[in-house]
Amino acid sequence: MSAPSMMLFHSPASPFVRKVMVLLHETGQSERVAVHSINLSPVTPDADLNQGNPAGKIPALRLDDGTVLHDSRVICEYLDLQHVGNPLIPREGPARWRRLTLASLADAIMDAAVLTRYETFLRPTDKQWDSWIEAQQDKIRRGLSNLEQEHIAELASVFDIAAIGVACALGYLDLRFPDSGWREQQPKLADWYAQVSQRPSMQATDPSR
Ligand SMILES: N[C@@H](CCC(=O)N[C@@H](CS)C(=O)NCC(=O)O)C(=O)O
Repeated sequence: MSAPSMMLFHSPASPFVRKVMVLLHETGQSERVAVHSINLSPVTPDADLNQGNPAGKIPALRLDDGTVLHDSRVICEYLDLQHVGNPLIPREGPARWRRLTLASLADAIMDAAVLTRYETFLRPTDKQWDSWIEAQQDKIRRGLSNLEQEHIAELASVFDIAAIGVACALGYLDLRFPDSGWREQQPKLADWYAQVSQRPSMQATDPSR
């Protein structure tokens, strides 16, 4: 087995990082990437991470020639072009745009959840903005409701970039907002998630383990 040729800036709690890790597992590429764990928040940046990645967000993937790829969408696309199995991002046609749009919805749920976490966990209580938090929660509620009503069959059809994204978004809600009660409102999504959570890629990257 050759040494890893790439380095991933990583934190186990990040749902965006988890997307990349799940894709690596699903495509048999985990050994190609060395994981570099960092503690990061918007107010505690990491100087090494900022090199070649001015936004200073994770995930970022440093290639062996020093090139840095960011963000999770770009990294997933790059890695999906590097293996010989079935693509997890359709290469062309309507399926490509449909699955990427579904993946974008998953990213939007993650964004709203991560921003809510920052607002409620990092920001001093007396400076928190309740209407803004509520607006982020609305985005999550609308996203989950849309998945429940319109996308369960699509999600269940293949564990690709869209399904990975939704699974990582739900995993993050469970991690940071365990009392959100999303399962009661979205029982079909809950059943689907219970199944995909058993996949080795999801088990290996479960941040609560
Ligand atoms: N659109 C980005 C979002 C990445 C993101 O928000 N990552 C968070 C961690 S979950 C982060 O790096 N936060 C630090 C910051 O905002 O400075 C992606 O898909 O990679």
